Amino acid sequence: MTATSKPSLLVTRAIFPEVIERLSAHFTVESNPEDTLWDRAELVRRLQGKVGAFTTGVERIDAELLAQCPDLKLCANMTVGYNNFDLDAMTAAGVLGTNAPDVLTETTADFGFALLMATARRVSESEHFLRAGHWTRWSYDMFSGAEVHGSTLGILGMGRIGQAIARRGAHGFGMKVIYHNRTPLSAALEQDCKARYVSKQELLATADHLVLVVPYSAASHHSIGAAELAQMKPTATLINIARGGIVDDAALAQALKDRVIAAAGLDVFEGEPSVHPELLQVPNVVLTPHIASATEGTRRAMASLAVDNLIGYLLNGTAVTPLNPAAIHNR
Ligand code: 8YV
Repeated sequence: MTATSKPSLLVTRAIFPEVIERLSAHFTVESNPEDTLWDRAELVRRLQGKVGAFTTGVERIDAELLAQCPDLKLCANMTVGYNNFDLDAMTAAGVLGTNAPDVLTETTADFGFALLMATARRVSESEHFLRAGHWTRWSYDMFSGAEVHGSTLGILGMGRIGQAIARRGAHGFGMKVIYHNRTPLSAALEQDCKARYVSKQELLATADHLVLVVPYSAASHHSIGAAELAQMKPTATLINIARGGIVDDAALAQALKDRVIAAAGLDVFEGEPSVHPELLQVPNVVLTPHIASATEGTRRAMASLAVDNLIGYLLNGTAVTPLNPAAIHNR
């Protein structure tokens, strides 16, 4: 970089024009308006000479990549999840990671509830039936579903999104809310969410609707598999808006086929955008393509927070939502 030239950034995917405009005021920006999916070698090639990257939560940033990108100082995810970052490797390399929390909490909780309602009340299944021309008469038990109001809502992972779902359930639908988390909430938060802390075992056995909102990690990988599904009520529904890989999708497809549980609603999948072929065959599952945060306002807010992080850190040394502040001392 010469004394007058701007530092260079990479924006890995197509994004709102205002993102490029705001960044271009301060940086030389290489963007991807065609939204080409770059493989890893291409990503590494394009990161050469870049001090920052605007990332979308799927670009794997690990030691092998970092060793090849010595100029990189910051990767700013526009997502709250950051399982694409190997934070230890980033800290060791002096590369800061940032995410985009808070701005998507309520929108994502809305979608969690939408998926819960669609799953419990068999919205997709009955629409397919109608579209296929099978609706010829009313019958007393046609698409009879599970009650939502007054039922027991279970939440695995009680962070910001889990709490927002709990509030909807407790205050809007008169649900009894139980949750399991690494650490229980404060008494004040429990009261606000009208939620009661239980063991994972009690959560599985008691919930009528179980919503997964835990971050993905080695510890949460396949934390819902055949054994856990077998502990749930045969009338229960399972909702995953967290990350693919938390549920063992093969085991879930089998459990849905065998009616071990009644139904599932899934926004995230192991190895997405591929979906386990058996899940595509079973009728009692609602499938959506990872859209829980997808409203225009929220996606703009998520992108804007990533821009704030890039500008804040690379120009002024202060990120808004740093994940590994220790990285700063390793440069
Ligand atoms: C993203 C999400 O849209 O923020 C997250 O962690 O899961 C979603 O809001 C998704 O990660 C895109 O890759």
